[in-house]
Amino acid sequence: MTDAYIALGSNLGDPPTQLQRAVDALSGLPRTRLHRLSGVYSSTAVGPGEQPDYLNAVARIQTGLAPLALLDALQAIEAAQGRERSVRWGPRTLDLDLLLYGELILTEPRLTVPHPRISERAFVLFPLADVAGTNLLLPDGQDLDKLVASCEPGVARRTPLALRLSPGA
Ligand code: ROI
Repeated sequence: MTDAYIALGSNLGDPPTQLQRAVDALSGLPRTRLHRLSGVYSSTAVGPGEQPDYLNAVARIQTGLAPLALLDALQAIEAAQGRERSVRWGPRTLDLDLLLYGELILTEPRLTVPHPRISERAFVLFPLADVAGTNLLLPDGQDLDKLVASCEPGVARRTPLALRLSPGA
């Protein structure tokens, strides 16, 4: 089993519901145990154009799925929740990104791990720090706590929302 971190994001179609449905779907993946969930953070959309604010969270799982099988499963969950891939960086009901998969470093046409933009995105760093525990070194050697500390205050705001681990997870 490998420890992996999944980023969840939504800014359409009732984001709190989208995130909870995604958590429930992650809990149901084969050979996978969802064992920690971050807080839920609100942030202004990063990217071109005007779009609603996002809610973001990170789930920490242990999985026996291979990286590409896990990616297929994440894309199937996005599709089931109505994700359309027409606009790059456009608004979305659900975005699931594989951030880290154990110590793996992988560059393939469909999948780059670690996710190449972790260190520049406060909306990923804050929830990742919630579930990673202390002293997580990103595979490129950057220190997560230092990256979080260097974020502009208020860019990712913790909300009172809480995602629920499904019973039996
Ligand atoms: N911006 C925020 N704040 N949160 C996201 O999850 C997010 N996801 C994206 C883009 C469009 C880059 N911007 C985002 O894919």
